[in-house]
Amino acid sequence: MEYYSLKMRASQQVGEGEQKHEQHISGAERIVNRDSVEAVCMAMVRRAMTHSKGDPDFINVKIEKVHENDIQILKALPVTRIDVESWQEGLEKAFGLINKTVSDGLLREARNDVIKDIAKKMPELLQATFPMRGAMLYDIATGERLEPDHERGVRATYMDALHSSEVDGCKNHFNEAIVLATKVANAPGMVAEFCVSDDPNYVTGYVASKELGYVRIMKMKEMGDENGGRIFLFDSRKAKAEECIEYLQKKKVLVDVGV
Ligand code: WAQ
Ligand code: MG
Repeated sequence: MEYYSLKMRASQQVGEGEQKHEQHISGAERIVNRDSVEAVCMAMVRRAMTHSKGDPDFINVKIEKVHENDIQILKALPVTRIDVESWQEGLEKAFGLINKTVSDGLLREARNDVIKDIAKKMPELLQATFPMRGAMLYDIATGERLEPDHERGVRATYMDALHSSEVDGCKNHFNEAIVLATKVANAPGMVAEFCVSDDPNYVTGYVASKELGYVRIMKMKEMGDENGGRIFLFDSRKAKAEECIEYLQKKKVLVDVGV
């Protein structure tokens, strides 16, 4: 089988004079077989041209051949869900799960020398992710941030669902998130991921890890709130940060979501 990676990003010029800059409107990426390249490309352009954030001034579509031998196939994380009454309760549950995953991991390895109460730290970390386009890479061993560029963050890329021939022009939050979360959970040294969408109308978020699986938490922020972010919790004693970042940004992954 011949595969191609397709990536789209669209932006709009905003501001006047000195303030003039490109604002991100929409982005998408796929790994598909040769036969789907044209249709998926069209769907991406449609997605960019009809985005609610505005009309693009610039659309970049990149198409690259991917060798089958370079692709890793992963089984999707198992999915569970937690219903909550309020977003406050949702966040609390999410932080609790993160705490449990981190401390269970440390117990398994008979380590108790590091940050035990990560949950206390999470609100501050989450806040710091709001302006970022990528994720924060946080080292639970040292309490340091490991993104080469703190403003941008680290972006997981080159991933898609296996056998997905879908050429949908609009975003399915869950389908995209399960693919991303599965790739992230398999990165060297990764302990857990925490995610809240930055889409003001999408209040469901998740926490994920190999042990937890993908846990959807149905409310994690107030409707209308455009703040969201991702935190990748990493342990620098398990792997090198460069290895982890290399995997997130370069490794081609197809996720078997069982459809
Ligand atoms: N790599 C790293 N970080 C990313 C990436 C990426 N490829 N894409 C987005 N982010 C960061 C970025 O800072 C965004 O602000 C933040 O994550 C949220 O991204 O089961 O839609 O694309 O229904 O808004 C969860 C689905 C949807 C829950 C999450 O995230 C469910 C979502 P968004
Ligand atoms: Mg978004």
